[in-house]
Amino acid sequence: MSERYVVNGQTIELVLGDITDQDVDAIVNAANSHLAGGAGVDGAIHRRGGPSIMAETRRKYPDGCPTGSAVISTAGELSARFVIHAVGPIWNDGNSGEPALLASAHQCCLELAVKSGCRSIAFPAISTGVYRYPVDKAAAIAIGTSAQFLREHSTPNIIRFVLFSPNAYETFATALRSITTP
Ligand code: AR6
Repeated sequence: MSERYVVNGQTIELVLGDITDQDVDAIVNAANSHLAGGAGVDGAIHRRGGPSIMAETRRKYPDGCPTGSAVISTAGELSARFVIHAVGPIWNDGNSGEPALLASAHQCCLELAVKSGCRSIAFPAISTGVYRYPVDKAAAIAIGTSAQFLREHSTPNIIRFVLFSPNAYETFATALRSITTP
């Protein structure tokens, strides 16, 4: 399963799969503000990437990372060069600033990727697991923020969303189609 959309010569693509399998310059972790590790994507990245990732984030970011922001580290044993640890919001009621925080988490990841010379970046569906953000609302923000970023920047060349279930994939595909159909 895969689907793509070209914006300004760069590609947004959707794949069904595991974020830790992605052969890209940077993979995004769905982290928490303490950068303490956890379940879901975070657990998978630290398990497959090995202990050097946590050792580095502890050393470089002892105060963690605020919600709506992101920090970067090397990627240990993963095939990516970098892991960008993004902290999405916990879903409350949708009126507690969640959309702006989710958008800024994506924006920060893309800015860090550009600053570090990344040509490709893979995102999971940040906040839609343990943090309970509704997938359709998260997809609209993730895709919308990415498309806007590509309109304004000439890199990265590839922004990939890696969806873990067919249902999440279909929801992201609907969001992607809604921006591609005039
Ligand atoms: N690859 C791609 N997507 C995945 C994978 C994987 N290996 N594993 C899960 N997903 P979550 P959050 C999907 O919970 O909601 C952690 O404990 C999953 O189905 O990983 O931002 C952190 O430490 C869901 O759609 O992240 C934080 O405390 C999406 O990835 C907290 O969870 C995000 O689910 C962050 O919660």
